[in-house]
Amino acid sequence: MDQYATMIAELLGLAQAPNLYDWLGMSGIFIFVFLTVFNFFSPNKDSDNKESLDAKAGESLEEVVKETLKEELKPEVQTEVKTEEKTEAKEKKTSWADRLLKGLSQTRTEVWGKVGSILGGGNLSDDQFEEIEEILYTADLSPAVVAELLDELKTFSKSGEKKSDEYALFIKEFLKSKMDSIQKTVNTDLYQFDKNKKELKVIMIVGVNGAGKTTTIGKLATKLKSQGAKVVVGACDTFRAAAVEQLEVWCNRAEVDIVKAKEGADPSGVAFDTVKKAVDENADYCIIDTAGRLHTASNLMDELAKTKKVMSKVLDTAPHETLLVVDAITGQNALRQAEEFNKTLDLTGLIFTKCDGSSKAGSAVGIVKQLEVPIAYIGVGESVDDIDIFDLDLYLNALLGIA
Ligand SMILES: Nc1nc2c(ncn2[C@@H]2O[C@H](COP(=O)(O)OP(=O)(O)OP(=O)(O)O)[C@@H](O)[C@H]2O)c(=O)[nH]1
Ligand SMILES: [Mg+2]
Repeated sequence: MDQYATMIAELLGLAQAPNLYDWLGMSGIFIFVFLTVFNFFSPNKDSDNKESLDAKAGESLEEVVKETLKEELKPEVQTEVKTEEKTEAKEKKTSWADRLLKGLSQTRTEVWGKVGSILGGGNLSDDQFEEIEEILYTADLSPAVVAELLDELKTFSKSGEKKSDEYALFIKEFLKSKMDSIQKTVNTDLYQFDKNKKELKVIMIVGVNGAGKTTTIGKLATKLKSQGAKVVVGACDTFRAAAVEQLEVWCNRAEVDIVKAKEGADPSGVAFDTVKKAVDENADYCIIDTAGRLHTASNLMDELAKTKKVMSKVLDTAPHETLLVVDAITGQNALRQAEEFNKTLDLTGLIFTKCDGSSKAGSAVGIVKQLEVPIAYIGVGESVDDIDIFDLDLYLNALLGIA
C-alpha cells in the first residue's frame, strides 16, 4: 500500500505520501471531473421531449407539437396563444349563431326573459302563472301549445325550487318535443349541394305579399352558387316589372342565370321555360319566384297550382320542393296563411323570415306542429348572410338565451 502512496506522491510531485486531507481533496477533484464528463455525454432535454412525443404517438402530430410548444412557452405567451385559439374558433363557429342570437333578441327579451324572471323567483302563485300565460301569448305560440306548456310548468315547479336557467332548459325540451320529429323530415339537399348527385332540384317559392320571397331566393342562389352549384332562377312574378328587376339584381350579384318575360306574361310559361333551361343545361338547382298573393284570393291560388303543375310537364318530379315563406311578424295569422297554401300546393317546407325585429318568432313552434311541415331555413335580416339552415337546437337556445 505504502509503495502505491509513494508512486502517487511522485506522480503528483508531492514531497511525501498523501495524508487524509490530500485524499479528500483528490476525491473531490475526481468527483467534479466525473460529473462534468457524465453530464456532457448524458441524453439532453431534446431527447426527453422526443420520448414524450413518442409516448403521445396516438395523438395527432399537430396537437402534440402544439402541446409541447405550449409547455415550453412562458406563461404570458401561453395566455396569448389561448386567446388567439379561442377567437379563431369563435369566428369560425359562431358567426351565424351570433346573427341568430341578435335576430331573436326581441323575442328573447320581451317574452322568454320576462317568463324566466317570474319562474326563477321561487314559490309561484296562480296570479304569476296567469302573468306567464299572457306573456306566452305575445310570443304567438298557439293557444294549445301555451295551455300544455303552462300545465307542464306547474307540475315542474311543484317538484322543488328551481333556478331560471333550469326552467329555460325545461321549456326548451318541451318546445323541442313539439317540433323535433317534424324537423327531421327536412330534405338535406336543400341545404348542401352534393356535386356527386347529378340531379336537378326544382324549388318553388310561394308566400303572401312582401313576406321576403325574392330576397330569400337571392340569398339562397348566392349560397348554392358559392357551394359550386349551377343555379337557374325563374322570374315568375310577372305582375310587376320592378319584381323582375329586383330578382335580376340578386342574380347578377350571385352570377346565376335568370329566365324572365315581359310584365303581364303568363307566369306558368316562365316556369316552363325556366325548368326547361335548367334541364337542358344540366343545372343543379332551379328556383322559381312567384308573385305574392293573399291566401284568401282563390283565383290567385289557382294560378299558383297551375304554375306548379306546368313544371311537371317538363320534368315529372318537379317541383321537388314547394316552400312557403313566412314572415315572423305575422305571428299566429301566419298559421292561417300556411294552412291555405298547404291545401293548394302541398308544401314540403317553410322558410321563416324577418325573425329580427319581431317578438313573435315563437309562432314557428305552433305552425310546424299544426301543419306538420318543417322549417328549412330561417332569415334574420336583409343581407346575403342573414339566412341559414333552421337548426332546432340553435334556434331554441337563441330564443331562450341558453348558452
Ligand atoms: N328585416 C328583414 N327584412 C327582410 C328579411 N327578408 C326580407 N326582408 C325585406 O322585406 C322586404 C320585402 O322582401 P321581398 O323579398 O321583396 O318580399 P317578396 O315576398 O318577394 O314580396 P312580393 O314579391 O312583393 O310579394 C324587403 O325590403 C326585404 O329587404 C329578413 O329576414 N329580415
Ligand atoms: Mg318578390
